[in-house]
Amino acid sequence: MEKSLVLIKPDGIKRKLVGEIIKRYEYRGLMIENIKMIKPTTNMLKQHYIEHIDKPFFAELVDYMSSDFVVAIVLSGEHAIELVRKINGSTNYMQAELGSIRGDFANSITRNLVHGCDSPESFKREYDIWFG
Ligand code: YYY
Ligand code: MG
Repeated sequence: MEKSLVLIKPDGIKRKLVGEIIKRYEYRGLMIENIKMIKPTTNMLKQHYIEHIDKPFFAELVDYMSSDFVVAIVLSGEHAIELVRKINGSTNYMQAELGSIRGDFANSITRNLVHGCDSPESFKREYDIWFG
């Protein structure tokens, strides 16, 4: 069994899509191991998105993500990391497959509803940030 770290971003909560989003993970067989709502600090987000620190969108991303509460979730299941990212869909909403969360609901690259970790190493790092 693998674990994945998911965030439902502030737009997911504002648009009342939390239930819809969690349902999609559960329907594909993933189990909720832990879940909480949290208003992240800028510092948490700088650590979370450290790989993007030099990107032009970094400041806007941190501003947006720290603007309100997010839902942090640990999911478990076989191939949980890859499966979550497939359920989430491509980063850019224009390329996101129909049937994925972003493909069905996102209308902005920054406000793209969900985050999923991309490797077992990033799971460990992100778990410590959100649940440590
Ligand atoms: O892992 P994932 O969320 O699909 O994408 P990343 O390439 O790791 O980017 C993280 C986050 O940054 C993305 O979900 C939205 C935001 N972002 C952005 O605002 N503008 C871009 N051109 C690329 C990414
Ligand atoms: Mg990423």
